[in-house]
Amino acid sequence: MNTPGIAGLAFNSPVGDHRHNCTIKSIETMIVDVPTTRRHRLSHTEITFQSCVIVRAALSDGTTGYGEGATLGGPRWAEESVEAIKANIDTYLAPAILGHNALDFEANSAAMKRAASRNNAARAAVDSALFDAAGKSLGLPASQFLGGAVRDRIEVLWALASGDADQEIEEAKAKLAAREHRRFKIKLGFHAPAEDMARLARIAEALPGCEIVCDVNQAWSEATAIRYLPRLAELGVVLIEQPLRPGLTEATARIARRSPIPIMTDEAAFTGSEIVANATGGAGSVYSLKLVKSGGMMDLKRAAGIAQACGQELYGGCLLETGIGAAAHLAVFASLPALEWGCEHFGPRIVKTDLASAGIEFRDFHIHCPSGPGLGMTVNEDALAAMSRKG
Ligand code: MUC
Ligand code: MG
Repeated sequence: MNTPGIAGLAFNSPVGDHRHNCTIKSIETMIVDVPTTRRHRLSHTEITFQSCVIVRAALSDGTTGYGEGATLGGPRWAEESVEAIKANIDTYLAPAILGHNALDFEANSAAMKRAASRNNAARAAVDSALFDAAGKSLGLPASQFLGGAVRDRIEVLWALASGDADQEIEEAKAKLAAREHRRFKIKLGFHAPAEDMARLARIAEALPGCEIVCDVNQAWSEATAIRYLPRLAELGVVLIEQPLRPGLTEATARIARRSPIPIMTDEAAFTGSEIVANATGGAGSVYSLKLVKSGGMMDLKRAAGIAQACGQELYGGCLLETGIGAAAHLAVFASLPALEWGCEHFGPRIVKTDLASAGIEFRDFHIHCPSGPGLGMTVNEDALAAMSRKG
């Protein structure tokens, strides 16, 4: 009997097909606005709440799974807005997979790629909801579908991004004292470079022995980067993230050649070919992994393999996801053979109320990888209902 697959991907069910079948019965989407505990600034935007799209996938055996489509400051960090994510899931992505087996991850991902090009956050939200539901259906952690976990916790960095050095120093010291974070990412680029350096110097001086990463979010020119590189090195910065705009591969490579500090690629490489071009162009030696760039769980793991094949070290990136999106990333990050730079999934702690009520744990400067079925977190349904946009 032919099992109806995707056009061209149909395959025969072998005699005694033992594949577990849990059909995708419904895909619901909710736009959610989650207030943050403070203003969070990047070079090109600032937020006081995180807007995301939460996907609820229901399967034929009664299980439901959740996924998160992240944005940062509207369609600013990437091109997708929550309004577009919801519309494209409802109109194009969900119809492409309804009625399919939730466990056919590659076929479902291929179907979604046929239905919508790019739309990475939207596809990742649906894909991670399917991993959550399928894992719950089988009683397996999602990492099991990705080769199995090789780590149960990951050192987790905290981002200082209010722009007020006094507040940032106080916040960092509190995170240190609570043994939650001892590595910090400082957001640069919203002040003039000289002002940024003064702020950075005060923070570095106040946090002796703490590793500091700087994320410029594309704000500098090559000339500015050349001028301020020596100061970043003096201040002991260990990693510089995305100093120039995407596409400036040669200019970034010139900076990398002069820099004693490794450059991390974030916005400049979403696709595998962009990872390869950026790495082989010498524009960076660390790659920041994110579902919003890779578009799905298997594709996120593939991106890690591609980056590694180009000699890149790996950093577990985020887009300030709540515990739902964090758990999806952690399912992949737990299964990676290497993750040299740890991760930055502080999102569940910068939102006033996390959308996951259990499963996400910060302890001893690490975030602990959920080990329960699916994504291993429990959704806070009351919070989800309360913060979902109505109508
Ligand atoms: C980015 O550019 O890294 C991740 C952490 C943060 O503060 O901003 C995001 C996006
Ligand atoms: Mg970044």
